[in-house]
Amino acid sequence: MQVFTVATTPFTDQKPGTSGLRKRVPAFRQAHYLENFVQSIFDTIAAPPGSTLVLGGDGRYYNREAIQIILKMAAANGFGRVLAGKGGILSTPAASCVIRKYRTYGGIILSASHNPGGPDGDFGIKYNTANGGPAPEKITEAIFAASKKIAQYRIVEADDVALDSLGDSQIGDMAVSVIDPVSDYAELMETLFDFPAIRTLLSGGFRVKFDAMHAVTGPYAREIFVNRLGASADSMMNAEPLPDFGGGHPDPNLTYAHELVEALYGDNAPDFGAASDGDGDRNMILGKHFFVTPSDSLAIIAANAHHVPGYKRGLAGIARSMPTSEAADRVAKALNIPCYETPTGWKFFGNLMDAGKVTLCGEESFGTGSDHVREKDGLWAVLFWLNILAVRRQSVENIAREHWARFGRNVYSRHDYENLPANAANGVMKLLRDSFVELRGAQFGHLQVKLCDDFSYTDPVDGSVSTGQGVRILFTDGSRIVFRLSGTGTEGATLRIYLESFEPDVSKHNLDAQEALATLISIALRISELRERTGRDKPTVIT
Ligand code: VG1
Ligand code: CO
Repeated sequence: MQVFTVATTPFTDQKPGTSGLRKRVPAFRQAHYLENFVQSIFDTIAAPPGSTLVLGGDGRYYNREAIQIILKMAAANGFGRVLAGKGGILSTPAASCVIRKYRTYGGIILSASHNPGGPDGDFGIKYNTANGGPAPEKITEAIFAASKKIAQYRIVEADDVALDSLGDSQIGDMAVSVIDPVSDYAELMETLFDFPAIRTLLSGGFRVKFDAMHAVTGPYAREIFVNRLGASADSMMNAEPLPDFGGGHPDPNLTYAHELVEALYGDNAPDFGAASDGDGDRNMILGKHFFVTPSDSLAIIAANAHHVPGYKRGLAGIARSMPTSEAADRVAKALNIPCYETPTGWKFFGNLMDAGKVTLCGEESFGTGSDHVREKDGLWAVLFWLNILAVRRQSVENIAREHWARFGRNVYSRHDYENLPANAANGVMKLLRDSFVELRGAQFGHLQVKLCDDFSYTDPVDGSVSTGQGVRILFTDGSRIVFRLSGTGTEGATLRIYLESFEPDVSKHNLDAQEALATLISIALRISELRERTGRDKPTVIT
């Protein structure tokens, strides 16, 4: 095996964001760009010689080329074995599952998640540690630091590995095992959920639609829903993964999963609808003519966990990201278990799960999961709902309404302003930070500001501190407005405004969220001068 040491110079922009390094495909295709980042990972993690690495991605454009490069670099950097998903495919939760199951040193996941793909679309790469979860900030920061002073990378010259057939091959001293990307994950799901009960539900006239959005979950959904649970083949939509996701935006929300939304809101609608994103870690849950907000979904899952075999023993605790609604906190209180509030991004949940402090985690951005892996998990959430539905035999809407009647409703919405000029978005954030003193105690009609700050988090397990995690304005009646800049985009800046108010009165639970939040929305626009500073008169996406 001949190892080449290639001289290189640093790129200055390889700072991982909320979930890994994401850039446009042309950026990743620049000479040495991918190699520099991969070598920075290897230099940072310093895996002992002979270690095993998991490697796979969401199948987007450039996935295959990147995998061949990374395999040759892994061999040159002393790895003993790589477990690669067949066809270069591993959904993000499946990668987490495989890292844990085979006790590997870690894994590299190639994905830009919900961002569009294709030659001019986005690509991404992230490193997950031995617990199966995204590398914590101290590692991603060290990778960034390494990328800024890199001078060389190591790669071997070898033929490409045949990724489309299962089995073992060698690159020099390193073994490459091409594994079935679906089976380990599907087996894990069978240990958590009551498959016979779900099978009975699906064979009794209960109709489902799952939209894979031409992304990675197609083969997983077919195996689990159709082959193992007996759903009809036509209940799967867009189940053929495509490198450009069919030109779509594989983000399971009301805007981008509109085909599914139309089916669920149409005549003769199915009883249950769900979608997942590019890399399979997000989920959207719909009932007949009904949308479950992700924050409510986390709370409902928590409140119904005792119906599900894998969770019957009880929950240790719940964690949610700061912008996620407080609906889960109310359930935690009723269950008498702790609820943790973390910054945005799954990497902050890992320590809590490893320490046994929480069982369920969730984010408002259509992410829900548990300690079965260390990533959010789209199909897991869908199966959790199906298991609840198989036991309770009520509609999705009834389950949500009963939940609100018992706990009250945390009315919630997120407004995204995408692709803003960075200086306008930064200006808005700066204005808000500069306004803290005058905002504290300020009165807006019947609403009074109780607290405003820039959220910071001290990890209760390792004491690490993360600052600057979003501006929050809390009102005395429990309403909240949160402003944050996205850390996953590749172009311009995306400003997210998260809005929440609490409604205990059942007679008002029918209100449309945008109407119920109208006062908060107008306060948010006023104090941020968003319209004046960006020239935008409405959000690009409302969820
Ligand atoms: C977004 C979401 C965040 C999520 C992250 C990764 O980040 O808001 O909750 O963890 O995407 O999800 P940001 O920084 O753009 O707000 V995924 O499915 O893109 O890996
Ligand atoms: Co994702």
